[in-house]
Amino acid sequence: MLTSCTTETRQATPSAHDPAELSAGLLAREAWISPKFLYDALGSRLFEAICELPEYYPTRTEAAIFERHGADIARAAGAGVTLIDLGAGNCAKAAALFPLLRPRQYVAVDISTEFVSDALERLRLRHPGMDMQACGLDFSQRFDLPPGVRDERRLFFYPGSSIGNFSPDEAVAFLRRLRGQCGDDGGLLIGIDLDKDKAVLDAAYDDELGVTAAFNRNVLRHANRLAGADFDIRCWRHHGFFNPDEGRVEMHLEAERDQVVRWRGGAREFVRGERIHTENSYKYRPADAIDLLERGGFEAARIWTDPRRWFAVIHAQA
Ligand code: AVI
Repeated sequence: MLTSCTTETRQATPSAHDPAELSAGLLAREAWISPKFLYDALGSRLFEAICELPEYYPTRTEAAIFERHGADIARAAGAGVTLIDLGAGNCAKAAALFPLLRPRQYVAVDISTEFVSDALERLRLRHPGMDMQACGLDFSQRFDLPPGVRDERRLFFYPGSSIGNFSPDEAVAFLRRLRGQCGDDGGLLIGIDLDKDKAVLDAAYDDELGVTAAFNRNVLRHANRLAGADFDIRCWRHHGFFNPDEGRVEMHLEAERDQVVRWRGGAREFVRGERIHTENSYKYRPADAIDLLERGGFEAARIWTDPRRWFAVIHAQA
């Protein structure tokens, strides 16, 4: 659902981070928290730090693909588009494409309203003439773009392999929603992480410095604030590892001792060793990535990868 848009409104509405959804996951037989709760203001900053880590290859691998093939990618996508940046964060990835894509309008969409609005304010200073909007909404659900968004030549930009945080079926449903909003002259420019050695993936999601651990454990801090929970964060341990049977990296938090956690609307006893599942990150083979886009109603026109074939940037047409 739409939360808040444009530069006037800055508050995230409760629908984006719904305490009832958090509560339902915590009460499930196998407890889970949706990965969207990882992104409060601190979580968004911790994710930025993850992107700087030597072990976390996706960001720099994708950036290298854009650097090497940017002109070709822009030719495929076409100049003068309405660039709709899904999960814009600090807006840096889209901004790097401005000189190539020369968008007629830039729309930065992110669940973290405050974070994206601040980033857009800074970007506005660097591109004073450009038509820009910030939009705080949970685009993982059914969503409507605000009326101010141009409906000509919409190019959805979904980098960083965030599609991997959906299950394949959820990803198809999400792509179909995008397809429904981009018109027949639109398209999608998407980054998808490819499958690779388990050791590389394990290190990327359980780094030496413990930044990913802090990012994961911060979800409990967010739950404490959002739902009045009383998680004692010090007794929860991070796990991040590739599960080859499922073709995905999984993140979990493991209770290091028996405990009862209470929040508004619920309570639960966790025994030592019990886990809360907080994120999946699916890794695709190139053919499966293309198949996913096609099932979502797009035609995958071009694919660019790095020399190790660790990551793919794909331009898909409506
Ligand atoms: C945002 N998303 C694509 C990241 C990923 O790699 O799945 C989130 C992340 N989780 C742990 N590290 C990074």
